[in-house]
Amino acid sequence: MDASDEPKVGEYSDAEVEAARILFARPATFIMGCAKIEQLPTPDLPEIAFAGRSNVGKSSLINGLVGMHKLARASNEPGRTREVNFFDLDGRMRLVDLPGYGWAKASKTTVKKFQDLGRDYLRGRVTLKRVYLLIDARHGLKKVDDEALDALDLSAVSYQIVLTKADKLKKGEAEKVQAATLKAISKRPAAYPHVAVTSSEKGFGLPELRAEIMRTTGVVLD
Ligand SMILES: Nc1nc2c(ncn2[C@@H]2O[C@H](COP(=O)(O)OP(=O)(O)OP(=O)(O)O)[C@@H](O)[C@H]2O)c(=O)[nH]1
Ligand SMILES: [Mg+2]
Repeated sequence: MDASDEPKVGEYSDAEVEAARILFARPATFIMGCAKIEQLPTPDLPEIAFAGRSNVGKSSLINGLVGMHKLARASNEPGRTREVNFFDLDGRMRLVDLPGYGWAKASKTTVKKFQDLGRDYLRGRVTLKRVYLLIDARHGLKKVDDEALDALDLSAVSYQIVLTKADKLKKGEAEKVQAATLKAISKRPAAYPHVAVTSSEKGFGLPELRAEIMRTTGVVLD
């Protein structure tokens, strides 16, 4: 293979996008929700996890990727996802919906319980290929996200920033936030050097994100 055949960061060939479309159109099912670290499913498939502050759109993004409205429970009420939820895609990979942080109404005990669970999952999961850290495109990185970024850098899991709800911005504005976010994470060791821009509502950015996930997990079609 010569250098020009190597996949470029943030760029996907038509063949990659098409393979990912086919994969993500295959059956996706809810496996289980775990409230305790001992309950996690056996780590026998590649996993990718979605993290980010409450209400940023983690559950909606999972639904958007698999093209099902009600696979993961999304809601306007912050703190909807309270467990680590596992979804199976075609018996080939698992998508993991993590509880959100920065949820103002939660008690301190509840917040700590979620954070500990999320942290334990991130640290110890051998099959975890990448974490997607979701950031609202309208707001960019906020102070509340710093702790999550620090925890991710410490856990040594590769992570990528995904901007959500980009439909609420004009095109040029989303690109500005994308550039500013990329700059802000440039010195973070475990951050993948590409920021995805998505809208689960309108569907844009999803074909590329599917291709990225397929590339990252190494899953192939048969
Ligand atoms: N306009 C727009 N709204 C979105 C988008 N994605 C999610 N939302 C809305 O944002 C709200 C929160 O979405 P969720 O997917 O439940 O957020 P979450 O990150 O899973 O939240 P928690 O489970 O509380 O951590 C819902 O009202 C969604 O309809 C998007 O791409 N565009
Ligand atoms: Mg959720």
